[in-house]
Amino acid sequence: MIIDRAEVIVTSPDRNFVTLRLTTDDGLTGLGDATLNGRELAVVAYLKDHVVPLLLGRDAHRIEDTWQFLYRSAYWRRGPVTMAAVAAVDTALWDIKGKAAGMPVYQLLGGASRNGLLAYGHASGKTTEALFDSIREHREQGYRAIRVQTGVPGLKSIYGIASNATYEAMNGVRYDHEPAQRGALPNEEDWDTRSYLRHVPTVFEAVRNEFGPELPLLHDAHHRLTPIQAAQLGKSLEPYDLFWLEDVTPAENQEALRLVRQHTTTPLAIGEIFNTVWDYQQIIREQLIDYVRSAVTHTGGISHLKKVLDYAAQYQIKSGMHGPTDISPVGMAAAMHLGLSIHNFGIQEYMRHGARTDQVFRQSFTWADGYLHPGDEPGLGVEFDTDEAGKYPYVQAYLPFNRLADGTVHDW
Ligand code: KDG
Ligand code: MG
Repeated sequence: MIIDRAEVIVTSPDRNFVTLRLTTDDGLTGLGDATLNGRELAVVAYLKDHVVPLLLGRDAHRIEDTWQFLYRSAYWRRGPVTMAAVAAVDTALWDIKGKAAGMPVYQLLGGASRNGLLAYGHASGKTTEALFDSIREHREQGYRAIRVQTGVPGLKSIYGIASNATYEAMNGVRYDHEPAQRGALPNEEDWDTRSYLRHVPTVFEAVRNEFGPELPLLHDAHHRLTPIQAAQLGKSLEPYDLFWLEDVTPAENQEALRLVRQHTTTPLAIGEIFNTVWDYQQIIREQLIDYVRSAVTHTGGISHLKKVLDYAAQYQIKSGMHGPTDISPVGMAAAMHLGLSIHNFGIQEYMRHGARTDQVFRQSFTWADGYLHPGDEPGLGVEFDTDEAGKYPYVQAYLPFNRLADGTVHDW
């Protein structure tokens, strides 16, 4: 089983995706997701110029050896571009191994540890009424756990709220989280921490009053707070019993979470922008978090994220893999196979992709009664339609950024 073809394909059906397709000499194909929102072409160049030439002629069965070779032989380790490229190769090789074995990938990872994956969706609204409608819609779609994001009085736009531009671009399909805007420059948004900290607890109080105590609720602070502000938020949300509070502080400083932890029992999730086990070393060992947010796509693939999650399991820390629309259907399938197999699965983020995306990536996962299942097709269970993909060339798109009232750039 020798890798004799490696293609890097960029397509933009509803948004940009980067896909690696490996083909072996005996005709098996494997897919990997290499999408890095807003920096897609950097991963394309890394793969095309520096990885593809090294893959041709290698034994497709040697997943771990290939991972170590790509990681160590580059000398320049870690980082989102490198780790997304390595992830795509790793995921594609698992797909091939599954097809060679005639088994879904989760069987190769030890088999199913549960019947399905509890998933959460994104409800949002500029106002409380709009938010309530969005929560109701999500419950009608079957979601049993819901992330809640709202507008903040005085702020024009805010992370997590469906924008009108995206709504129109999606032909009226609601996209609750698609912040990357097509265009030559990133959009500027505004931010005020004090207004946010005052407003958020009132929203959760209203949601609990309306929907009762049982519904698992999540919230994402998107790296915007200092440690003491994060501690304050965690404390003020304690009465509303969150499933988790996500990314309270910027991810670079692992120690920040010590201070947050000292002050609040609200469960904490972090790591969607982490890319190796070393980013988690301290926060797992010191039990400063409850959920690992990394995606297969950005964390070196199935092989490496499994190592992170096995390490986390020793401390009763669970998975909460990143699953916004910028994780392609291939990356989502990989997450589902991994999530189904590990013991310490917690919850899976799940947003529906657009209809055009579903045409490009034919998927075999199921969604029923609030649970995902990757299906039982050999490999990952995703087929890539090259002709469909060819209809949608890359479109420049960037994530927004924040400025404070005085013009200072702030974390987005
Ligand atoms: O590309 C950035 C998005 O993936 C990110 O903003 C989504 O925070 C996010 C989430 O929790 O899904
Ligand atoms: Mg997040």
